[in-house]
Amino acid sequence: MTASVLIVGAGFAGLGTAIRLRRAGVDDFVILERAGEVGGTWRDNTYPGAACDIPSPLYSFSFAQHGGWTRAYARGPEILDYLRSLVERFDLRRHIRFSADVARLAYADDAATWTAHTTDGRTFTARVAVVASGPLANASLPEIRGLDTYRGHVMHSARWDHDYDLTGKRVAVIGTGASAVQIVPELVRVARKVTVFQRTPGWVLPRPDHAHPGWLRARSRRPAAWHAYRRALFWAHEVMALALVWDGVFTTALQGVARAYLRRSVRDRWLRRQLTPDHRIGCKRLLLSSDYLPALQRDNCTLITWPIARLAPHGIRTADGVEHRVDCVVFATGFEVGRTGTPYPITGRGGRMLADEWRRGARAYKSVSVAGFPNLFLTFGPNSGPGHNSVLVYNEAQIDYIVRAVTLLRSRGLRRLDVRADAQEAYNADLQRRLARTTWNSGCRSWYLTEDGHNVTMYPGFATQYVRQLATVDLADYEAE
Ligand code: N01
Repeated sequence: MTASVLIVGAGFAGLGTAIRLRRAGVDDFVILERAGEVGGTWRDNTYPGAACDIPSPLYSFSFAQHGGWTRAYARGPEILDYLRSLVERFDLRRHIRFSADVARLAYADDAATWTAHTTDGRTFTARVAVVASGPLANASLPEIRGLDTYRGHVMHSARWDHDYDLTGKRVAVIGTGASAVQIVPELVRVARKVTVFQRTPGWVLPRPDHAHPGWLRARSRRPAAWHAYRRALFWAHEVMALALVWDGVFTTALQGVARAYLRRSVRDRWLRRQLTPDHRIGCKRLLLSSDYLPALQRDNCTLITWPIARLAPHGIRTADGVEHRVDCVVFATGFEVGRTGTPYPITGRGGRMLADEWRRGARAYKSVSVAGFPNLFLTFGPNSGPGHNSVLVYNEAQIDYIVRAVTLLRSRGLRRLDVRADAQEAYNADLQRRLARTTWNSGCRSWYLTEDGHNVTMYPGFATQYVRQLATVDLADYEAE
């Protein structure tokens, strides 16, 4: 099948790209979705308590706004409903091929086209390919000894087994990141006992969630007020970037606030010591939860900080020799981060592989283009992670950049746009210089960094800077033919 644009993934990025392409008059695009439903991360992450930790007014596209969120921080099902609604609202269903799991994406030099090969043998060819398959699409199960010997139930936060009834069970949660702090408060309500295995504590700040008042639930009633509220939230997050992105006086102040919150929330000194991070706030992702610290102090919850030695047939054995018997192990251990490529191989000009190009860390130009991979555009590409603003602000900038590039190709009758290697090099040299001063590079271990400490994930600046830098497609930085 031949189209003009191939989009891989029908989550936020894929659907957003589709909406903007149609708006620009490009209608012959195809969206390849490996699952049977749209929604990406919000379709996959259905664990109890799944919610967004960015205020809901910032969590819909500015060009396709939600009619009015019910809560200050939207819960997973409401976000998934929003994404589903986009399909009908913008008539996207006819463009989507479900159960089209991309096995590889390959560029043909002579034809100047991209072909996606799916696992069931189908092929889709187009002038332009958009990678919208998400940076956190594949769950990561750590290599813990004895995993195959464990006889109880196992699940990952991103693959929740809703058929398994946790009521009255002894449950272990491995990991204490953004997913775990949402899961644990829900589990302590139903499980007999919850044992949380923490490797590294994270800084926690309260999340002021509440039901939205009527005018916010039906934003069309007072559009000006709604817009002003949304702008205020956006700028509040830009200010927060001062503390979370650049290590300095604001970071110290925010860390003081988190330390005071911990002191106020946890009376027990031993537990407080276990929960006090030794890294700078912002180095790892900030945890926002008002019920995680209280949940840990429930009678039926225990925090274990001994390293896990192995899984045994009936539980988890820690390095102190104790076996913690559990009926179910929940891995809240994060995702396989595509630092050295995407979940499927991508072959560019002259047969070069993206995974080889990125062996020493992912690099792109403005996070969207990669030299040697003409007409391939990335969403959530290298160094596009937000400091602590809505990821959709960044995603919209990427989408609009891609749509501009597609319309440029058409209007100028071009066959390919291939970013120049020197432009990519210069962009990355500047990025790494700026990243060296950020909290993410201040000495902790996180999924933002490669094994050798290279930050290929985050953008070292304000959301407004990122948006500005993607506002134009500078043809001088591309080989266009
Ligand atoms: O995963 P994580 P996550 N033994 O990688 C621990 C987004 N998100 O799913 O810190 C023991 O952050 C690991 O320990 P350590 C968001 O971007 C967004 O929670 O490496 N423990 C850590 O505690 C987020 O950043 C929302 O020492 C092991 C945990 O597992 C991203 O998803 C909500 C281990 C993994 O934490 C990932 O978050 C949820 C091992 N072998 C998630 N291996 C929103 O609200 C790992 N760990 C928008």
